[in-house]
Amino acid sequence: MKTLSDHTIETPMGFIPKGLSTDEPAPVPELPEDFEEFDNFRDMMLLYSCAIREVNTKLENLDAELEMTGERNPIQYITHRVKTPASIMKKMKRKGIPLTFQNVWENLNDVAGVRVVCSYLEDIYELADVLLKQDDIRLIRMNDYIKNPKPSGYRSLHLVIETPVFLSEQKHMVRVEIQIRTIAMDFWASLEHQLRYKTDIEIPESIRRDLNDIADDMFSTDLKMSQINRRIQRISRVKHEAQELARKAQEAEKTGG
Ligand code: 0O2
Repeated sequence: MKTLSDHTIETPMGFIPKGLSTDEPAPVPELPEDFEEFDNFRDMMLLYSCAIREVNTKLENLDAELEMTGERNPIQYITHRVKTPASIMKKMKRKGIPLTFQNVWENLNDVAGVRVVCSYLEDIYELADVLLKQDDIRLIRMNDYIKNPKPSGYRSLHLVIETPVFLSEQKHMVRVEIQIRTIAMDFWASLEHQLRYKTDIEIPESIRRDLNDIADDMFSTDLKMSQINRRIQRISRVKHEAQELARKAQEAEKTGG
């Protein structure tokens, strides 16, 4: 699996491309020290950061297994982030919920975020399926913005899950939002997000329509790439079956059978 650990460019939505490995925890964002609930918040952020590591390890293991059994890596790369305090405050304000650590814990699903970029459309569902079969993962919510794209054209499969985090004293069930998408979907979402956040103007309707059209084009490219992938897999299977038959025929000839 490729990672982006050598890159430090900041990506849209605050995701810092970083190859996740179990020895590289998600950074715990800094909080102002005069904040009343500083200790609670700091502990909570640690839990989110640990949860990201747990999810990442699961994904890396699945990718390795699927590579071995299916001779391919469904995952191109994984990025992650713990929402910054500023972004948490903004979202709580938008939702009209007072900013307490308890409220954040109960109301925000995406403080811990993992984004998985897959090669093909079918990889998205295969990966989600095998991940959700794990008995310590609890699915809280699934939004399929691939089958039902957002009005902007945004496509991704969103899973909000709970995963256990074991600390010295206690086990905590921690929520993580996992966004799974193809390279094409990620390309679109990253640039669209950048375009929206870079400017303080209201994006005109004509540009929205163009962006939407591009999202549709990207999706039809995804469909075509999937088709090509399936065709190649079929040809490869037929070739291997023919080779196997030829080998068996040769063996039978040698043994006179
Ligand atoms: P960021 O910076 O990614 O953290 P929720 O309150 O979270 O349960 P919400 O916010 O409606 O409900 O969740 P939704 O719509 O399922 O997922 C929101 C996230 O999806 C966004 O995060 C984006 O990462 C992504 N997203 C959704 N729509 C779009 C879109 O039109 N364009 C792009 N580029 N990304 C989108 P946040 O919270 O915006 O921020």
